[in-house]
Amino acid sequence: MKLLKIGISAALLIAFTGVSKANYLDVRIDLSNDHGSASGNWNVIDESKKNSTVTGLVDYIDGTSTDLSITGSNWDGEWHGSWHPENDQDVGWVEYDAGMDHFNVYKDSASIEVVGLSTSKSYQVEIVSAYGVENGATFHLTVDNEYADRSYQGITDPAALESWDAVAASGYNEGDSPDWLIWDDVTSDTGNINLTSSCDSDYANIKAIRISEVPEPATMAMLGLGGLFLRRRKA
Ligand SMILES: [Ca+2]
Ligand SMILES: [Ca+2]
Repeated sequence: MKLLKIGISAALLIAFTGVSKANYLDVRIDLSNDHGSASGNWNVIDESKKNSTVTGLVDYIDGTSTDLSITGSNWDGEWHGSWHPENDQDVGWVEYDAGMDHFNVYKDSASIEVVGLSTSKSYQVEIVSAYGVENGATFHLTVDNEYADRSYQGITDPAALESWDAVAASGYNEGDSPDWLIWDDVTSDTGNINLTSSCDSDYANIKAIRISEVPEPATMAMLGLGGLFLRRRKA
């Protein structure tokens, strides 16, 4: 019995160590640097590359180069302003300098193609769009033609997610609770996904993008088991 316990402990320790070393992909993209560049390992795309391919995006956590690249299409230009959370602080993962500026296109649709994702993994995709636009202007933001699952602040009404009124969700200009859209389970047979922003009545835009790997269920279960084991041992 004691040997078995030691065996299980060792197995869990190995599993635990293996898990803790894993770096789940976390890529953050700031469009553009019109109001400065987000710090740390953000990928800042300046206006000269708004409709180009940018390769070797780096991982936010450790700064290593990833297999991901992006290609923008149909963007007109860049702009800044209208990201005024209270005291200009960061909100969640969105740094102030990432939240302030964006690429835009007037009464049209523009996109970002992401290439290089694993075909066997699931990703969470988050897209931040401007809310300092004409009141009532709604965006249609999609990932591979799918609307978001929810917003950061907890909106789940499909109608609201399909016609995203960021002004209503976040408050106009001085709003202190910026909100954005989240797709929780994005997979791709090709390793490519397409992010689009369109707006009929004002500027379509994207301010910032985050693509993060969703840990596999087996790994999550292992983490849960490890946690359970550690708790029991402490007791
Ligand atoms: Ca920026
Ligand atoms: Ca930005």
